[in-house]
Amino acid sequence: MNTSGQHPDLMRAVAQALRDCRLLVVLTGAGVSKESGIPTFRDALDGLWASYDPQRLATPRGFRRDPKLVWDWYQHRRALIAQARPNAGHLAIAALERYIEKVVVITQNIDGLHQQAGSRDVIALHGDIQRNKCFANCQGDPTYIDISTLTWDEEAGPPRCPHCGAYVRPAVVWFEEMLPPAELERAMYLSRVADVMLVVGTSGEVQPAASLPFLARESGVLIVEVNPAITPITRIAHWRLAGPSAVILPQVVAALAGDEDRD
Ligand code: BV8
Repeated sequence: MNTSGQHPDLMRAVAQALRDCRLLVVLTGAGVSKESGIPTFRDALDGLWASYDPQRLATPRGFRRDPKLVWDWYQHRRALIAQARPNAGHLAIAALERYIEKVVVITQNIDGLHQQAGSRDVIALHGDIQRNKCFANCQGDPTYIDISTLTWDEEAGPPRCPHCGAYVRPAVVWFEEMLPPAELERAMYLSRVADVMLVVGTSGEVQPAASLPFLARESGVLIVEVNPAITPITRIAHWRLAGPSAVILPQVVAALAGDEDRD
């Protein structure tokens, strides 16, 4: 057993499957950013936020109910994310592009760490926490707003849209909101036509992202899950690499590189 507890034959089989692969899709969730110091949703959120339910804060109703609370929660998370750097797992996913013809990352995360790590094709299903938009999308959906050009009383809560006066909100997809159609459609298409899908650091709880591995499995795609825990996706995964992605994924790349060196 190697350090991650993976049987070497399993790691070699995964590496061989990746070497034979032309299109790899990597579906990621909050777990891949854990080693960058960003709490996942299923961890108890730290400090003040431990007593709030993200599914109540990350909704249009939650924002309407208390715009300042929700805005401050995102400002708190933006400050955390501003300190975060891509970890070895993000970097390994980007490194896979050296060995595989086409790699597309489909992420549920809003932290931008895959892009910072160098992944060149990232579908951000749930948006980008660093961007903001008009709550009324008054100039069309989305009406992005650059808050660096605005001044407002931060004690009072979110800034106002300079076009229509509605509140400004984070440009992320909240619960009960539709995902961006073009991104979702491309993610569903790629999940069907990929040779391999790596599913990394997601509890598989949130729809429609959680349905992508099932779509892939139905289409004959090889599913490899990387997660320290069992999830609803485990039962449809062909292989499961149990452990933290920042440990497992560099080992996958090393096995790929090792194959490369032997050729
Ligand atoms: C939609 C952005 C149509 C915001 C997020 C009732 C009413 C309304 C809707 C619903 C409903 N019932 C169901 C729904 C649909 C709902 C849903 O799925 N709810 C769930 C909770 C049941 N989905 C939606 O609402 C979606 N829209 O359906 O539109 C519609 C329209 C109107 C009405 C109905 C339907 C929108 C969903 C997007 C929400 N936005 N994020 C923000 O971040 O603030 S979701 C957010 O939570 C994340 O983006 C992510 O998707 C999810 C958290 O999941 P994970 O990423 O998997 O993270 P989690 O913490 O759960 O798990 C971490 C995993 O990592 C674990 O497995 C752990 O073992 C592992 N791990 C830990 N350490 C490591 C590790 N792995 C690797 N390495 C490690 N070191």
